[in-house]
Amino acid sequence: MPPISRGFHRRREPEPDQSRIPPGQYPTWDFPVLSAGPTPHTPTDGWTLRVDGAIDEVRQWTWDELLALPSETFTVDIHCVTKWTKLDTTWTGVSLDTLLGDVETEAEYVVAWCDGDYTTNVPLEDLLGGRAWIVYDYGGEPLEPEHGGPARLLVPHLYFWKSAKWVRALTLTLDDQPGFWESAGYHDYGDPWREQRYWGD
Ligand SMILES: Nc1nc2c(c(=O)[nH]1)N[C@H]1C(S)=C(S)[C@@H](COP(=O)(O)O)O[C@H]1N2
Ligand SMILES: [Mo]
Repeated sequence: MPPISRGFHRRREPEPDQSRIPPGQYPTWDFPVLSAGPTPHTPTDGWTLRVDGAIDEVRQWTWDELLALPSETFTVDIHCVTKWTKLDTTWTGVSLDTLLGDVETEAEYVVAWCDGDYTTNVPLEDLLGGRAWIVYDYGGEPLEPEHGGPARLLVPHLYFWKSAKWVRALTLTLDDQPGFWESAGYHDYGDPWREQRYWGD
């Protein structure tokens, strides 16, 4: 008789709080990488973040200037349109309230531009009020290139495609200009709680 196998015990994953999972989403504990093209590896030397468009004066920060701004470390849930939701992700970065605080503008929309030419559009209002950040640190470590390092936009209350990786510029616009996925049939706004995945949702 062979000895009784103890078998393998699967590491138990925490029970998700269902009230935090938007409709049609499922929880995941790993961190999938979703990129429309190759991962750029942009050195922070010479890196800048620019705010331009319909504003009084262009703003620009070098990497060191960005790091010198008041930062926040916060924990949020993220929701990808491909249906995974990741609860309790912890990031460090600078809020858009800090970056756009003294900007005077008539603009109502923003287009985020990235290394690799990805774009996404967000109403300006959605970047304010403590709801959006330029993040450079994930889980206490520098943000990995695959996840948007050196820095990405993070707008966790909208589907994750709005959180532009490798962000380099925010252009303020008077009218709404659909970005990469928004021009390809994805919803212009992308509220996961209203399940706004595609045009017409
Ligand atoms: N620059 C850029 N940002 C991007 C993307 C991209 O392809 N390029 N993909 C978007 C999509 S569809 C998602 S779901 C998330 C994925 O981020 P992750 O790879 O860190 O999970 O990044 C978003 N931001
Ligand atoms: Mo996505």
